[in-house]
Amino acid sequence: MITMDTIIREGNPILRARAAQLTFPLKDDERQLAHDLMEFLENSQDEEIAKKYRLRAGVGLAAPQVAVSKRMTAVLVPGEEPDKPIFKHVLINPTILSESVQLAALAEGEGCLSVDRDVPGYVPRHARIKLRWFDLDGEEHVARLQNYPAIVVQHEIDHLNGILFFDHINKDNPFTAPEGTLLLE
Ligand code: UDB
Ligand code: ZN
Repeated sequence: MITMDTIIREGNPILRARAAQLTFPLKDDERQLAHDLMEFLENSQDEEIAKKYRLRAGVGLAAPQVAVSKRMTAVLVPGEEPDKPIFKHVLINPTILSESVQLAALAEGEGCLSVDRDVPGYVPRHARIKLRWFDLDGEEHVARLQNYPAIVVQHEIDHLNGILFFDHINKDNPFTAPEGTLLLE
């Protein structure tokens, strides 16, 4: 089972590498990894399990964060009802097919399971994306995402490209974003 001890932290060069494409059929260890990444998110969002294992409640976890430099990430955006997530998928070889000109940023800024410090500031991202990915069976999927789920997916795809959220924060004025950037509460 993945715990906070499995997750590598900033400073580890794996987090700055471009991860490799996966090829189908996936190997057994790659299927296992997909399962483990999603299981971490589920566990981390379960109050009891999270408390027991001291997990931070996660909405996304990318393979490079557990030291596997491959283009795979799990995303679990919870909805209002516990068993009705807004977006729950393991994304293999995800690509953003198109993106809105409109930018959006979380008003509270971002954090990261691989970053153990607070880095304040807006992280401007595309408000809407058209996303393509493959599932474990190699089936292709396309979906349009907006606002929070779109931000989570962009944060995770950044990990596949060696980018960390604070790379996007304005160095001189952390809480400034390009004009017209939507702030999400
Ligand atoms: C997170 N969690 O998982 F709205 F159930 C962050 C951490 C770094 C604070 C753990 C988070 O935003 N939790 C959350 C939010 C909700 C509802 C809920 C849990 N990530 C994922 C990450 O580091 N992936 O690599 C950071 C997010 C910041 C913006 C998008 C991802
Ligand atoms: Zn992260």
